[in-house]
Amino acid sequence: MSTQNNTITENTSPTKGMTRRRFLSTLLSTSAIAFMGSPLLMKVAHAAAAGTKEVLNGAHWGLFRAVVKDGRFVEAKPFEHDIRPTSNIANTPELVYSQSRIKYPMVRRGFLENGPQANTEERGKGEFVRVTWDQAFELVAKELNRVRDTFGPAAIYGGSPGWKSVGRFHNCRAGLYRLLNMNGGYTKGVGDYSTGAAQVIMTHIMGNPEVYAQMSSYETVLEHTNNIILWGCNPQETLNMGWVIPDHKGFTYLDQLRDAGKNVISIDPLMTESAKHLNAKWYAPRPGSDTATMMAIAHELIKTEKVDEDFLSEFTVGYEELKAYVLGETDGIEKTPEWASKLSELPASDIRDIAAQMANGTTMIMGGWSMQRADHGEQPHWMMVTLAAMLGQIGKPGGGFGYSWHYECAGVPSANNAIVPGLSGGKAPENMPPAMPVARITDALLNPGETIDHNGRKYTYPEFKLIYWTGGNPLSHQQDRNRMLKAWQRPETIIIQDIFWTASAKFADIVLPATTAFERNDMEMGGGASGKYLFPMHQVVEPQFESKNDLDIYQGIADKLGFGDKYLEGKSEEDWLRELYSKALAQGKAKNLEMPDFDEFWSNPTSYVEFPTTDEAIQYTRHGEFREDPLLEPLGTPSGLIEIYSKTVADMGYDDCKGHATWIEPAEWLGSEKAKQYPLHMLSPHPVERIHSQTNNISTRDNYTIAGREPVWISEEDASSRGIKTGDVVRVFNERGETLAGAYVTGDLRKGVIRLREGGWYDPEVPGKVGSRCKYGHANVLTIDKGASKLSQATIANTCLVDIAKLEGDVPKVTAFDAPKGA
Ligand SMILES: Nc1nc2c(c(=O)[nH]1)N[C@H]1C(S)=C(S)[C@@H](COP(=O)(O)OP(=O)(O)OC[C@H]3O[C@@H](n4cnc5c(=O)[nH]c(N)nc54)[C@H](O)[C@@H]3O)O[C@H]1N2
Ligand SMILES: Nc1nc2c(c(=O)[nH]1)N[C@H]1C(S)=C(S)[C@@H](COP(=O)(O)OP(=O)(O)OC[C@H]3O[C@@H](n4cnc5c(=O)[nH]c(N)nc54)[C@H](O)[C@@H]3O)O[C@H]1N2
Ligand SMILES: [Mo]
Repeated sequence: MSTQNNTITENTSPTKGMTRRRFLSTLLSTSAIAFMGSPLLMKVAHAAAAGTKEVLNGAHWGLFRAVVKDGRFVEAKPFEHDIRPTSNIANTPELVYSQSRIKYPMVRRGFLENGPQANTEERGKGEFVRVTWDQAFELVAKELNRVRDTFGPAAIYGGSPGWKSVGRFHNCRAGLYRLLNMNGGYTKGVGDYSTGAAQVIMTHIMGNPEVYAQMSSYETVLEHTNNIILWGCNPQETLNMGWVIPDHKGFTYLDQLRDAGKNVISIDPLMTESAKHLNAKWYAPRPGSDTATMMAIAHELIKTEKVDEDFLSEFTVGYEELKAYVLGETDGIEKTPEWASKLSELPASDIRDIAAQMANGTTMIMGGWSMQRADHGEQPHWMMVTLAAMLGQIGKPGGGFGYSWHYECAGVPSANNAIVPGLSGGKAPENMPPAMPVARITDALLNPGETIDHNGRKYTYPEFKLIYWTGGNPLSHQQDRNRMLKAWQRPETIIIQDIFWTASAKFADIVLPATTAFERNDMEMGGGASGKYLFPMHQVVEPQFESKNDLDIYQGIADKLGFGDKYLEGKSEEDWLRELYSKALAQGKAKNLEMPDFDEFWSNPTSYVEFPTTDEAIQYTRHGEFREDPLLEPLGTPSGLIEIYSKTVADMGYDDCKGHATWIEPAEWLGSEKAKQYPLHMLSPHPVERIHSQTNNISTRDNYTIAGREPVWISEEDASSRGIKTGDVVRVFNERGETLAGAYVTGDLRKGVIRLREGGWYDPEVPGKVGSRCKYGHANVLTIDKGASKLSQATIANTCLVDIAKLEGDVPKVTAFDAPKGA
């Protein structure tokens, strides 16, 4: 092992704490001089009690001041400028000491004793053997080389999508890419679970993915918008969590929209918190029927002559094709409100009413993402853009559409900032295998060699022999758990690097314990889309048990692989933070931002950088430049215009995604034959008090569980016909699987729909047995694993029929959050 590449390990290793302390004290001694003051450096006053220290750190659920007493993380206090701190903040210290933490590197007994591929059906049964880090590094390095040399780099899946912790440097995914790139390549994933269908179709019709864009400034919405259409959009809940550290400023604007008394419509099978907050009129369609409703709104706009023909001719192509379809000229079916009403079960008069409201004044359509996480998920978003184009308000202050109002507090005006770059995933080798659409992982494992369509190309599944997953929880996020568990027996080696004994870790061969973000030093941007802050993330406590920082783990493996000196370039954690920060500083300088230098930024553990918001950002209207001058500011589409009809998509010749938005029946829904057998549509929206599966293992869980399980919402009608009351333990089931859950009977959702939020931990009654019932309430034992279309191959988690019954007999104990025996 070379000496230089150990530096980062030394900084944070529990046995070598001296190095880290030296790092901090050096900084503290320089701070007095540096503290002359940069106008952007904010110093939070803090008076830590004697014997305690307070430092800033953060998570997807917010920034906090961590209080440390006698080396223990005892309290997390929310950031003063967090508009609405989340319930998880107070419980954050529990994560560090959780009973579900992986304490040591562990290897499945069968794998350790009999080698890769041995008894893969034993995965998940829970027999693990503790090994040393050196053994673990050796084992992983040997496997990476063996699989690469025997089967080629494509046989290694390192795509590893997931909501790793915040932090620009300690990025476990980038770190993995870096390792696998240096070792000769791997199969990466393309797309994501969040917006898999929308990002692909939007790129064709708007020339960019739209979904992660900054929205028009809320200030313009407050000033100009008359009607807000929340279409499957629930910002009051989904703004709780952010990809970078949130400040929840979007909530301030939601309050202002409510106070301004805007006309708000919510089209959602659920009465959402957002609809309640904004006093919205609630329209509750059948899930999966939105495209039909939108077609009927288009029909109504045509019939009532509310279509902005000038806008369509100047800024779009292909309206005539869509119009012919809406009027039934191409398929003989006129898309009238009566026609749509049979599909959506919204009264035709309501559909007409929605159309009239949308055409009356300035209308902002706020589209959520859940309905594109469904079969043919491209269609509703394509049709929403089409409707907005017909109304002629795209690029006009307060009008148009936006697909990110519920995410990252987009719409809060952008700050003039400098961004700390992240750790780079490194350069891909020349023979890098093509990437796989992420949600097709199970399919690929089951059908190696099979060729599928994907966005105009063909993709052939490699035969995955080794999976290395980090910073994501595949046995939480992937649909159809039982199908996946069969597939999960196929690879020879599965490596999971995580903080906790998630189901993914329990079903792995090699389990590597990572630190939480609170056990290392890092930095992260804050405020979401606004980019308002640059926060330091100061190490709160030493790494617990034998956990290591992700990057130290890869460094250990890289050492064994012989490129240790290249991996972290011999630089320490401090070196890296300084270097990344210096890039932001250079950016800031170019923009005339007076930022503190690194020592000043870092020396006070509760200071952070706050960037100024510009007047220009306050006035920002998305697509405003395009509207002003479509020739000078064309969209990135082939025509430079909005493609209501896309020749590119039409030429792909797909039956499940045609040249313009089309109503296509989903694989299963309340309108299908199958609803006779499974009469309830299960939606699995995002959990308000978690980020997916994260924090399910701490006591915040007590706030939302029912009978110790994930709550399942059911309408009064559906509950009473089944003899179910709030508090009952119920079985939720279909032909794909079954889970227990705690019933919550409510008037806040339409008949025929249930809500079981995603991310509840998979908790099989018989560990390791495919088809075993889940005891806790994991939605993905029930969902379908199918691509949304040949175009996107995205997940269709929200296309799912089930039934519910009261559990008779014994109620099994939840064990999802326990570590395997002896671990
Ligand atoms: N039914 C249904 N399924 C869904 C969805 C749905 O709506 N319905 N939504 C989908 C969507 S949009 C998404 S984005 C996915 C989310 O799926 P994931 O992103 O996979 O879900 P998380 O639970 O956030 O998993 C993150 C994992 O990373 C681990 N982790 C956190 N920080 C670190 C770190 O620093 N190092 C390491 N090594 N590990 C770390 C956590 O412990 C956790 O196990 O789920 C998808 N699945
Ligand atoms: N608190 C919290 N916030 C989060 C996350 C989290 O896990 N927790 N995850 C983040 C991530 S990764 C993502 S991708 C986003 C997800 O953002 P979204 O996908 O927009 O969020 P969801 O909660 O899945 O769904 C939003 C709404 O869509 C409705 N809906 C579902 N199906 C249909 C339908 O067929 N028609 C109509 N009209 N409405 C429908 C649901 O009832 C729900 O109210 O949220 C982000 N924010
Ligand atoms: Mo997501």
